Amino acid sequence: MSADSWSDRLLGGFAKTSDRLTGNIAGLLGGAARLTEDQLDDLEDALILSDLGPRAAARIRERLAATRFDNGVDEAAIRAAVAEEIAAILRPVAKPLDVTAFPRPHVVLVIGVNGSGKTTTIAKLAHLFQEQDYAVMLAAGDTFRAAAIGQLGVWADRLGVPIIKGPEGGDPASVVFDAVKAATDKGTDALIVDTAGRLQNKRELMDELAKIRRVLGRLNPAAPHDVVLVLDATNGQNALAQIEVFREVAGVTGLVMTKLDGTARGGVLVAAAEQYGLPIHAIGVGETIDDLRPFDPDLVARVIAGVAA
Ligand SMILES: Nc1nc2c(ncn2[C@@H]2O[C@H](COP(=O)(O)OP(=O)(O)OP(=O)(O)O)[C@@H](O)[C@H]2O)c(=O)[nH]1
Ligand SMILES: [Mg+2]
Repeated sequence: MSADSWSDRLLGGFAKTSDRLTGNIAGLLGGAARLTEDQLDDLEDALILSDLGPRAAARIRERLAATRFDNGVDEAAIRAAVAEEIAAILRPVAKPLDVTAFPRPHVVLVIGVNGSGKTTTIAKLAHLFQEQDYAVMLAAGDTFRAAAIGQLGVWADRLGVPIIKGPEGGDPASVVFDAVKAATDKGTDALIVDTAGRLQNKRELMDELAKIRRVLGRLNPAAPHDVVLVLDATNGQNALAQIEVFREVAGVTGLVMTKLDGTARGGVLVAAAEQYGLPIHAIGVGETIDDLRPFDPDLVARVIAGVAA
């Protein structure tokens, strides 16, 4: 797929964010060299309603308040200033996932709520690592449903990578134990661990993830090297609550946002970046193995602000 068509898809992923903003900016024209306080108030409200969050909105407002429009207030200049400020927030958190651990394996624990896209993201990540010539192994740590083990198994077959699994209803920590042992014995570069999605049952989640972490650390004190929280872009603001809970429970080290190819509220990534500063490793823009993309802060900022490419 060409770079153009996947970045076009991103327009949908940020549509609900940028539509609000675009409508508001379009009304802000005037002959003056500066935006008025009323205009700045309106714009700040629109930024907050666009899921960018109060801190990012205040920061963008400040920049616009300081901007002189020599030829009168014009839409393109506002958009450019908004895009630049959003990019400045996003750039520090754009960080691809790297396979760095020695001794091997580099262990990536993948967590998130039900249906956020964990298993699909694992397949995409495995593919990405394979393309970089890393040997990959998967661990079916979602023992909750037989279908979950099967789903990861299908991806493993398709990718031609080994998978370690246990019985349905079994202890995920014991699957993870077996997987780290197998990956260590084989010298596998990257071990990616699937987990069951559940947020509602917080106590159970906490106990289970704590146990998985403990078991990982017993075989390899540095593991897990990454704890990746998968967020569904269509959940909008709820993503922030998920970051809050999973950070506390599982020590999240980075984020992947999926489903940015649909009609989503991806602007929440800006709020997340401003509030938590967690690395954003990649974004999902579709259901196939090639649909994981590096997080490009400048492109995302332009899409949100409606700046023509
Ligand atoms: N459009 C789109 N769909 C996606 C994306 N990522 C995942 N999906 C779809 O979302 C659905 C759920 O994905 P899974 O990977 O099974 O999600 P999960 O988090 O493992 O789900 P549970 O194991 O049930 O918690 C599937 O139909 C995927 O194809 C994406 O980036 N874009
Ligand atoms: Mg799953």
